[in-house]
Amino acid sequence: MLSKKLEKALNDQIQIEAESSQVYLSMASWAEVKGLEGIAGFMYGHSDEERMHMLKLVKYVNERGGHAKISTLKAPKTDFVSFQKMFEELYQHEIFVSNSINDLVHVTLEEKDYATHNFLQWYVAEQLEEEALARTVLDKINLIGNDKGGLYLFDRDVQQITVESAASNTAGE
Ligand code: OFO
Repeated sequence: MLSKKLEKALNDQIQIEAESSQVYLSMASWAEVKGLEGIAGFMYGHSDEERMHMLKLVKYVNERGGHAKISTLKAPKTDFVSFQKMFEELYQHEIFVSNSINDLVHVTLEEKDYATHNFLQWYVAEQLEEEALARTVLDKINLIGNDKGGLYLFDRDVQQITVESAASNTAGE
């Protein structure tokens, strides 16, 4: 049985994952409207992944005798100065999510809930991957600068990054 404190902390994380899904969905829609199909595909795919992160937590809380509460979500930003800035915001967002997972893991230790501690290791590993992915993308963007041909190739390549990360996620499960 989850302690009340841990149940509340897990519910907070459920909200953060749901908001992450909305953040990526909003980025996907912005990119699609700008004609950046590859980037849009990357963001749509990532939005689905975030929903999966959220669902996994919902199921876990309910299985452990808690109640996963579905709450209202903060509206994501809908406009971005440029795709470069959008990816920088994505990276900062993932750092924020990693910090919140770390805080959650800390609560499991305080509450001596080793089952939840173990369950959350998947999220710890996932955050490492997500931060690495975001950094890889930012490195590529820095290489392009303002070159239009580079942007064309990036928009094409970023879909490969989606496919690769999806493949390694599946292999890791
Ligand atoms: Fe759920 O990992 Fe990104 O935010």
